[in-house]
Amino acid sequence: MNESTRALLQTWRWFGPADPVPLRHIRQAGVEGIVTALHHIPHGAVWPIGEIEKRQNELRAEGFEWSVVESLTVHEDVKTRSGDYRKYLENYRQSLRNLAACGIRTVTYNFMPVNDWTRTDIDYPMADGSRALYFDWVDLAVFDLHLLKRANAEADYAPAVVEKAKIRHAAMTEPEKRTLIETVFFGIPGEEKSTLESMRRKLEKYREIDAAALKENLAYFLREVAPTAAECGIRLAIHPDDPPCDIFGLPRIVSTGRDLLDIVSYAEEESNGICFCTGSLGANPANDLPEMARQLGTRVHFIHFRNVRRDADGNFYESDHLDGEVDMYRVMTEFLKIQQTVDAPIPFRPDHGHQMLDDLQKKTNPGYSAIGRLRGLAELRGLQMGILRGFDAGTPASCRQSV
Ligand code: DNO
Repeated sequence: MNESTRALLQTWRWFGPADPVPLRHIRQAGVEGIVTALHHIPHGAVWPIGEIEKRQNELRAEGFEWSVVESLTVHEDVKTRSGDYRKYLENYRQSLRNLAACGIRTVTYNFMPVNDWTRTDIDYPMADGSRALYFDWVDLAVFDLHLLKRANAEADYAPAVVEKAKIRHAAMTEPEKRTLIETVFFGIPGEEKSTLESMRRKLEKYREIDAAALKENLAYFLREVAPTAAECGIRLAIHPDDPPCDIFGLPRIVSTGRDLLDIVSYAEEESNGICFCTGSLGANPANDLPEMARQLGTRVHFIHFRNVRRDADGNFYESDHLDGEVDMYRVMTEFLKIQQTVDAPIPFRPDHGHQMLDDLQKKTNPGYSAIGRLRGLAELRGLQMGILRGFDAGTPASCRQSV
């Protein structure tokens, strides 16, 4: 590649010392940086400098830098702007200062109410024998109507889904029901799991919060923290809702191109940016990802490359990285155009991967087994090189000027 053609920064998510994929194996993936978090610190508490440095030392011992925090989680009190939200905002600012003092510059978070990413099957069989993550509306309705037993939940589903959920639930064994609950609550490895009881309590807090109110709470959060991030040189990156639509009767406000443009307008600092997750956003057929990337431009601070296959009912599974609804060539081209306009490499990671080959026999974190991600990374890396070579050769002609 031409000296002046800039590539994205290749990173890999690691869940810390308990991750079944050790750092010495990640070295063989050929990535340049690590994405991780202090998962053992409860949501809302300050991340002390000592703990951040300890993690950095673990990474450095294997030759890595901590490139991106994923995630510095926003406490539910801040999302609902209730309870101790002022204290949690101050804690958040302090954690940002501490991270900056340690030289960490990119921080991911999300504003999904109650549950982070949600799937209904983490073992969905692919035709080639590998396993994928899957989201199915009927299974979600089984969980919501019959296991969580949320009041008035029926109103949030199409009558045909309610009917199918009733039949499916009646045929389920107790272990199957337990598996569905565990799957919905899988969350983030190493962090506290929800229970049906705790979820009911959390849902209660959103009774008065509609999409407009939640957007206002997000805008308030950004007005409170973006100036601190800007002062200390941190780039915030909000992760989209996964799936990108309302679930459990909760508003989801980080799902569409409009949402993302609104969010960058809530605080004008460049530090207020986006984690562009192609898999999350790609599950919504209305999202035109290359166009969204183009519009967001340099406000994209971090990229997750992942793909999905949807069916007519809106169910989807996670497909191979280059083979799904998302046109990865076009999306990657947009990001590489953006990259040519800025000096610092924009970090990306291969998001999720199929459980495949030897990993089928191993205990892995859903979506985060090594080999499937390695396959995704290899494909993405090749795609990137091909596109950059095209840039060098002058095709597409407008690649450097059009952003
Ligand atoms: C799932 C992840 C998300 C993401 C958070 C970011 O695999 O992409 O859980 O880390 O939502 O805050």
